[in-house]
Amino acid sequence: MDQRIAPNQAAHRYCSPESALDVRTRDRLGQADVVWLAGSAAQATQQPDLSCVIAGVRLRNPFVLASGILGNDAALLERCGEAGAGAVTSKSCGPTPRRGHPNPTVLDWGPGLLNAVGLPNPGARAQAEMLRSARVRLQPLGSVLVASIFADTVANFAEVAGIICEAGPDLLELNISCPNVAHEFGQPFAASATDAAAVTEAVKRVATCPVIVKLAPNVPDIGQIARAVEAGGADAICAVNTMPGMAIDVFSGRPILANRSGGISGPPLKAIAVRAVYEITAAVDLPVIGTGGVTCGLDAAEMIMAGATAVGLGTAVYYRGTEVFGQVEAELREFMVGQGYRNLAEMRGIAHE
Ligand code: RRO
Repeated sequence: MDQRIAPNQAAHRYCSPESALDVRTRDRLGQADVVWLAGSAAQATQQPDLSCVIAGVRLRNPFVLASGILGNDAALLERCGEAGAGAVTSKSCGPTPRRGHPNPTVLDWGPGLLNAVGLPNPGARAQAEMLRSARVRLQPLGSVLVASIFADTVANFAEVAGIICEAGPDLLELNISCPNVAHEFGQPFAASATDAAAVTEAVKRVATCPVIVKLAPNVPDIGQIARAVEAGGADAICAVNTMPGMAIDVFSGRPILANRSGGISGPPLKAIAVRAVYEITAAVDLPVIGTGGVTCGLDAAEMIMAGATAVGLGTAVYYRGTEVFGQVEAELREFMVGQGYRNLAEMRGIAHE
């Protein structure tokens, strides 16, 4: 069986377009209740408001292309805008050009993906050119541009931030959590509250747009890291990056990725990400872009109920194509109509109650 089928089937089961109610609600109710509830809720709430605000920047819908999907190209970012993305995030770029890791860099291991791409990027100056072009293409589409950056030191983070901000992105993402370069750069800044705060503070001194900090899932207390970046001046948090993992070919006895280990994404990451968003939003008041394993509208609702303000889509683009943006928006809208939610704020964080 094509391994990519399984998550798609799961997505369609839970997000059937003809259903005004999710299957779990249907299972709990009798058919007469379902018909009445679907009809009355749909009449009462025809058009829920899916817009949201991240650090003062309004998104037409909560769906954000996660960093590192689809390569690093203005036309590809534009395609996601055309497909309906509320915001798009560029691949993280550093101070100087990098080739990244040798192949194989990405593996579909069945339940999800494993990647160790190794931060390939053209360097900050060339990236700023690409971002200028992306900004011009995205503005008329109503899609927000998030520029993602990384660096090996606090000083270099601030230098890259200065160069990238000249391109005028709407938001700047600090990727302090790449799981695939520890042998070159040491442990990610996201593993230490002190380091995470130091990077945030340094970038905030030079940034000309709001700053999002992207956190790692594999820390003992993600709420503590969130509090540290909030104290450092972060305007928002993206949670989470991929989870370190490994796949071994049992016939050769060798790790499959050239980098040996990689980052797990897709459906296996969702419960980890939902819990991280829940912990972060219990700890700080910052808006959170909940990212990790969201494949359909109900996954997005779950992330928002955990406390997320917006929702990242990464591996979902691999499974469902760029059309996923319009599809998940329709699925979330349908769920909200069925359940009587008029806007995202009515759902946001209700799992904390
Ligand atoms: O390039 C990568 O290997 C990579 C990055 Br920068 C990241 O943040 N997360 C990830 O899973 N892969």
